[in-house]
Parts: sequence; structure tokens; C-alpha cells
Amino acid sequence: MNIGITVYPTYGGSGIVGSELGKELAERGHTVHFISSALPTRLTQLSERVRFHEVEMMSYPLFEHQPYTLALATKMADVAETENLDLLHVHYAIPHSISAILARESLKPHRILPVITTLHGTDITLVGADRSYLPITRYGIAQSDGVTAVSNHLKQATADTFQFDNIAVIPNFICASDYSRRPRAELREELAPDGEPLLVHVSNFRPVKRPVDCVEILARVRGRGVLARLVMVGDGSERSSAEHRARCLGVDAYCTFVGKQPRIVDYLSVADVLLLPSEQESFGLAALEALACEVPVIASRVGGIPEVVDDGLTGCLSEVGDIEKMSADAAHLLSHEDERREMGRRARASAVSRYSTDLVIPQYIEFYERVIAASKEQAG
Ligand code: GMT
Repeated sequence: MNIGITVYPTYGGSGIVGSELGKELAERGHTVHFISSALPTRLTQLSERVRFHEVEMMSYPLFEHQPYTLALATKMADVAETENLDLLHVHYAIPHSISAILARESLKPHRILPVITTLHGTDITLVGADRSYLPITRYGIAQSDGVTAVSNHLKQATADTFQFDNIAVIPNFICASDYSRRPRAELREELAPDGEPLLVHVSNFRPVKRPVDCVEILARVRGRGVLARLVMVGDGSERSSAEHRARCLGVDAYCTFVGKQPRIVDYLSVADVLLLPSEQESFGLAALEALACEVPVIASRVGGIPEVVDDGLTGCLSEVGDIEKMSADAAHLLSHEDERREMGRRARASAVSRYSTDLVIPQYIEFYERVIAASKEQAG
């Protein structure tokens, strides 16, 4: 198949999932055309089967904001024609599904161009649910030829908000060989010079991820006599608040903010426990990556997280903001090595047996084939 994929190139889990999906499809013999404003960060290598088409935008003094949605639609239609695309698969409903629908309609009746929209999370729960975007998000979803969501929870949230439930659940995935625990003695030594246990948090530091809670948890874990350190991986608007709180609590010397990192797997390989105290999380890709690296996850019982993390078996779940319980769970796991390692082994087994690329990528391919066949039948 010739597949057009659109993602947000620089930010967030939806971009990671879309980019990794493209690479996996290419490995299975398909040709993938990324259509985006910039090269997606995870796309380090282009090839005959992984191509990139940059959306060009003319600037004009009248435009206070450049109409990216229209420029994207134009590029999508152009690539569909020149590369003979079989379908467009967009990640994150707003505005990508709208651009794709415009492209599809502009090519009718001489070309069939099915549109598949994958819902990732805040495109439904935050942005899409806001009254300024709700009607157009509903339209984008309803007019797509196929819709997928990354968890059962997100499917239900979409049904509740948009009264639309013709959605296939296809979860996030991991490549089991890329995401596995490897010895990284130097990094461990650098982050925990006195052999301290390590808590790790990975996110884009938006308010919804509640990174300040991680610092609160560290202070309480240390207060319980477990002299752990915390590594904060990523960057975003809440980073300065988390740094400030660490200073206020007197734990800044035990907190390392390492910023955005290209190789998350290295940090997960030296982690003892992952903290994911999010307010919302439709799936929790960071949790899945940690589980695959044998790292138990302490997270909020929210959104799709309970589908990914088995409470008491592969991690510990708490209500959002319950930093006392999260701290107690973290202190317990960090001070019971055998139990933690056993949980880590179960975590990897669970991640690989449910979410490895070999299981999930074929689900996307089958879905594409079904949607293409239905679109052809509909067109007569
Ligand atoms: O934050 C978002 O909603 C956007 C999205 C992204 O692009 O970062 O994240 C979501 O998509 C990920 C990949 O499917 C999921 O693993 C995340 O749980 C989800 N984030 C939220 O729901 C907050």
C-alpha cells in the first residue's frame, strides 16, 4: 500500500506513535509518505519506503495566523495524486482529520482517498471537548472513513462526548527488541553516584502530566528513610514549577532535570520505578515503554492506564493527586528489591505479550484493508 501519514512533528505521544507506525509499515513492504510541517522527530532516516513531504505555507500580511489546515489539505491532495496514495492516516483529530477530509473531497470523483483518524487523547478529552472545537471535532470524526482509538477508555470517552462509537481500538505498541533493559553502568553511576535507588519521570511536562507531584513524592519517599533520587526526563511549561518545588522542599540536590532526551530507553534501563501521576492519560505510552524495560510503574488510576498497568502486578495505581499513597508505594518498591525485580519481570512479559509491534501493526494493516475495500464498494 501507499500510505499518507500526518502527525504533529515535534511534540507528544501521537507523533511518536504515528512515526513508529510508519517505520514499521515500511519494514513490512509498504511505502509511507509523511505529510507534515516538519520532519517528525522520531524519523531519523528517510528511504525509498519512508518519504517526507513538507507542508509549504505562503505568508501574507493579511494572515495574522497562517491557515495551516488549508495548506496541509492542499499538500495531502497533491501527494495523493503524485504518489498514488491508497489512504490518508492522520494522528490527532484536530486539525488533521479536517484537512484530510478536505483533501479527499477535493479529489472526488476521480480519486478515492479514504481517511483514517486515530484519536490519541486530549484531541477528545481536552481540545475536542472544548466548545470552540467540539462541533468541528465531531464532524472530523464522523466524516472519517475509519476511526481508531488507542484504548477502550478513549473509545468510551469519544462515545460520551461525541455520541460516536464506530471506533476500532488499536493500542499503542512497542518494539520489544528496541525497548528492553540494558546495562548502562556509566549513566547509572552519573545519576546515582552513591548507588541510590532511582525514580524516573518521562513526559512533556504539561500541566496534565503533574510533574510537580513527582517532586512531592521524592520528598516523601526520602522522608520515609529511603534515600532515593529522581530523574526528570523531558521539558515543558511545568518544568520550572517542578524545579522550584524541589528547592522549596529541600530535595533539589537529589533531583536531576535532564531535559529532552533522544534515547529514553537508556534512562528506563537505569530506572527502578517510573512515576506517572498524570491527571489524564488515554493510554500512557511512557508507562508501556517502562514496563517493557522491566520498570514497575506508579501511576494515577485514570483514563487508559488501568488497561496497561495491572495494579499490584506490574505497578501500583492511585487516585489522581494521592501523593501520600504514591510515595508509600514507591518507598515500598524501592526498599524491597526482590519484589520489585519480580514485578519488573512480569511488567516486561505483560508489555511484550500484549503490545509488541508483531501483534499491533497487523491490526492497523487489516484495518486499512477493510476501510479501503469499504470505500471502493461505496464508490461503486
Ligand atoms: O497529550 C495528548 O493527548 C496528546 C498525545 C500526544 O500527542 O502526546 O498524547 C496522548 O497520546 C499518546 C499516544 O497515543 C498516549 O499514550 C497518551 O496517553 C495520550 N496523552 C493523554 O491522554 C494526556
